[in-house]
Amino acid sequence: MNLPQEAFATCVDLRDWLEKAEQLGELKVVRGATWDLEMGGLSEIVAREAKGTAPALLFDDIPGFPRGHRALFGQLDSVRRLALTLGLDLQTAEKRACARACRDKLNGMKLIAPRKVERGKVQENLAQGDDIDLFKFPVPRHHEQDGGRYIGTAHCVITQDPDDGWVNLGTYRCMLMGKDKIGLHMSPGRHGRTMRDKCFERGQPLKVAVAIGADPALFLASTMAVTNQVSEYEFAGGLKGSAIEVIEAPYTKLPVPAHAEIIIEGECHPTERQDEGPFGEWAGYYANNGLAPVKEPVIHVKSVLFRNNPILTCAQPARPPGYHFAFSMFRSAMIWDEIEKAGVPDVRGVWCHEAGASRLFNVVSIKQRYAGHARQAGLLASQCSSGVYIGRYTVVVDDDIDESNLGEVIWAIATRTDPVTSIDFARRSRSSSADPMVSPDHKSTSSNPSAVFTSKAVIDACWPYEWKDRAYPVVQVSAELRGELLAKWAEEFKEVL
Ligand SMILES: Cc1cc2nc3c(=O)[nH]c(=O)nc-3n(C[C@H](O)[C@H](O)[C@H](O)COP(=O)(O)O)c2cc1C
Ligand SMILES: [Mn+2]
Repeated sequence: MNLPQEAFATCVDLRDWLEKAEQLGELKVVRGATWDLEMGGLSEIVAREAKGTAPALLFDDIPGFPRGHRALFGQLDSVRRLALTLGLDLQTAEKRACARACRDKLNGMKLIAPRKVERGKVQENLAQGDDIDLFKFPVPRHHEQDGGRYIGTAHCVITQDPDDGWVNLGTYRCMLMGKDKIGLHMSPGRHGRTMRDKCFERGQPLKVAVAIGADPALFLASTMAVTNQVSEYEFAGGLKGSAIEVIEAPYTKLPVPAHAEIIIEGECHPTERQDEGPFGEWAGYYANNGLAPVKEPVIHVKSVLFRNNPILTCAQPARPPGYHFAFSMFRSAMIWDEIEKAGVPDVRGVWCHEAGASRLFNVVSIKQRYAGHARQAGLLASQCSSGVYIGRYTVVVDDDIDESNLGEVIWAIATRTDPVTSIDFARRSRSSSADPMVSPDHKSTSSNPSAVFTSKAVIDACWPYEWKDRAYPVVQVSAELRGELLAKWAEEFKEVL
């Protein structure tokens, strides 16, 4: 990577990051695509079908909008773009090495509190009252069956706990409902949702700010299961090794990222609900309520701050593997860190597979040290903070299996398990409104649609501990012979290998 290490952690804002991403050849500017289906559709096609690594796409000259009012898709979806965001020197595309580097970072990380500053770049423009018009931004409609345009998909929703005042940032989708109205979808158990429920139970409005185009490290933190009571500001500061700068938002007084592209703030009223969705979700389905909308709270926007030539950051969920890479890698590192901290030794790697939408099919590789080690690793990975959200299948494999290679994982399951004894189940575990295995009847007619559960399986695909030392030998050319053969026959096979 042709940048000095110091360059990474010092990305001061999204524009600085974009400049470096461009130098790395990780950014493509696209001119003339429309907000309605074109930007989203092209992003999905490029993510799925690019030869080699798909670049991030920066859309400009969007019809109906001034030149310079841009939209960015696929921001974090490559090893190098993630390395740039986290200040990691990831020279390899090998998934285990990347996840390990992220886990090392988490393991040694100190939280850094945000720093309040007087002025931020986002204050270049301020709209309040009748001047507010969210249609001035090129808000995309992503998919043909989506019920609206989504202004918040790669953003941070900032709320504060009414009891003890801690500030949370979470990525919860925001649908445009009018020139100064936004629908907000937060699943039960999300930190922002608990803050919302506490306010609404007391009959109070929820004050909320939405930051779009914030520091990419802050966006990443806001998508991950950072522990309760730990602000994602501190976590992102820790990731970067420097404090995130914040200003006080004019109406809500919430701390908001000083150098974001756009800040929208306002409040949701306790009893108001409007139709939200349908929206094509991360698991690859319209699973919230099929193609019918769901009633959600509405943010009444009181002020909008934005930079000159604002950049709208966007994430477009679709059928996996699609946009899942960054989330797979960082969630793998989070689970790895959590199970090690819970006492699981000799973890060789963790990978949350993209094909499982980075949440539904997760694999842990261990060097078995004692009887029960594999179950310990699997059960903890399946229920820890970062793995609990659906987390339907957790597979534990021996250390000769590359957990990120689906072919190897399937081979281990197929050859090293006895289904009746190798698979454990947990019933009535955490699910999601986006779970495609919760029936449509429940979602559309239940008196409590948020009472959703899934069962989970832990598949112990390690050789049985009691005879692992007599496990059948693997049929494979040894590393030594491989080296010799390749050296001797290089010329003959140069077109084949
Ligand atoms: C692109 C993207 C969109 C997401 N949209 C939502 C959403 O609409 N609602 C939701 O509850 N979680 C959503 N999530 C998941 C949350 O952002 C994630 O669980 C995060 O940990 C929430 O923050 P919290 O732990 O502080 O609640 C989304 C994640 C990503 C990556
Ligand atoms: Mn949180």
